[in-house]
Amino acid sequence: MAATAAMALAAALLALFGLSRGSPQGGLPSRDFPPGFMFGAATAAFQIEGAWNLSGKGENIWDRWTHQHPDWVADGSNADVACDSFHRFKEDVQALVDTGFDFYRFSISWSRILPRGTVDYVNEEGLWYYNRLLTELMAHRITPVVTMFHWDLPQPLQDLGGWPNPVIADYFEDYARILFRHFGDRVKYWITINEPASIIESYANSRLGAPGLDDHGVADYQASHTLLKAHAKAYHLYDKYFRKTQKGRVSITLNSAWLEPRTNSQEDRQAAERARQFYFGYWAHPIYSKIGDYPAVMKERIMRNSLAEGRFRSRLPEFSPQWVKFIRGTADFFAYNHYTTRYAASGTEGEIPSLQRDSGVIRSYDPKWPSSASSWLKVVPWGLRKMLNWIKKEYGNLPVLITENGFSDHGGLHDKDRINYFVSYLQELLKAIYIDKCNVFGYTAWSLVDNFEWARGYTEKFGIYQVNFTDPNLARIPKDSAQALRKIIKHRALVPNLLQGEMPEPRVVLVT
Ligand code: PNW
Repeated sequence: MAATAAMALAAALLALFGLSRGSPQGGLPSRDFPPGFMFGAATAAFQIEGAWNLSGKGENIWDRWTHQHPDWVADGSNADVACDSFHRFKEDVQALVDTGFDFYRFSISWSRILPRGTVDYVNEEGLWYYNRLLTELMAHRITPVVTMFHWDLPQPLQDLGGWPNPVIADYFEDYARILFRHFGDRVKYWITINEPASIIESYANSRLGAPGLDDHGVADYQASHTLLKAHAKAYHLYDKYFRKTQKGRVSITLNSAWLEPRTNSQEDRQAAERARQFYFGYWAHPIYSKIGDYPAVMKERIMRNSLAEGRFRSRLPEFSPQWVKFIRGTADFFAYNHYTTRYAASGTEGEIPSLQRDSGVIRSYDPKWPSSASSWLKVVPWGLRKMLNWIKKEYGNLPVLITENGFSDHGGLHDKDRINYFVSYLQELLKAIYIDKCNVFGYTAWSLVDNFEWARGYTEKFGIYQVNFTDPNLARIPKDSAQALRKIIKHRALVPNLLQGEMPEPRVVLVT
């Protein structure tokens, strides 16, 4: 009798947790990734390609910002050469092949395709470069996941004001049409825009990046408004002219730290929820919520602050009902970048005016959370699980692709801390999948190679392949973390002992 009950319980648990061949350990229902789960690695054009003024490429805002303000880059460097992927992309693909990745998330440089930003001049050599990259990927059966815009706006469009100018949404739609037309036969996963949250920070704080403005609480809000319109225009364009024949999927990559209440007080719990709306709902709510538009809490608070400043209208632009409808539902899956967690407490800080101040939240870190080489990146694996659950609760259980997750150090092939980061975050991901039933279908490691880390230059390394930037060959050399990921991908499971032993000697990947 007792034995039958125990067996019934075991069967129930098995059903509940979707247990498969992997044995449970450390609170994990299974070490196996679900069937069909995809693994990939990511890069971005500006961070790896180099060839900034070769083969017809035009100048973009990051070329301009790094050239004009080397003192704003941590090591005074730029991305004129970077990993030279424009010439060495076959070595990148070889690194993907050697690790066993299913897909490669890379971005296209707008000004390599359209040097003036506009479609009156299409650079054939730009098309040629991405065609060769796609051919190389297809030859190795690696699925391309392509980002159209990873921050590198053509300078001529910045000269028109950049993203705060609504006309940029039309130019983005034109650019998207060129990409669908030329690459859509082979690209089935499109990401329109990478991280609007990060893009607008560089309109609010010049030292963070291009275009380098300090127009906080105004230009950043206007930039977001156009970014959402641009995304929606590209999505509808695909629907109208390309989806039927090309049969791909389109989304936008949003990012946010998980925001955990600093204390259990009601004020802090409310502050954390408000922070989630200001730092994530800002873009997710217009696209994924049932009602669309900006979160109500943002509209209310920014209107109130704007009027108190003596303005006649809110600094947060308004969407007409037509635009609310046009933007809502414009994603075929949920693309999400996650790195870290922050505490949120009720209170005011930040410039007047600013998103930070409008939010009424003070963000901080727990000194106990392990650090990385990046001041903003603390290792808090459980935050990923909480965030995936919040996304599911808030926006429904759309399939989620994690489009970035990774860890920075100061370099070296024996990157134990990075392996620990990947394993601990993947454990939490498995809990979210099996215990919480979060619908996650893929995971992307940032980054395939050490690269130009924006304002941090080459001082913070995210690669699972090392690139020695003083070596003229810029060889891609696998770190221990590449070997660990190779094992995980090969077994489609978090196999034990990933941190120690069995690591073959690093092998230089050089394709001639
Ligand atoms: C991402 N945060 O940005 C970008 O997509 C990459 O280009 C970049 O190299 C990578 O992260 C590492 O920095 C982020 O504060 C910037 O949580 C900031 C945050 C997250 C992602």
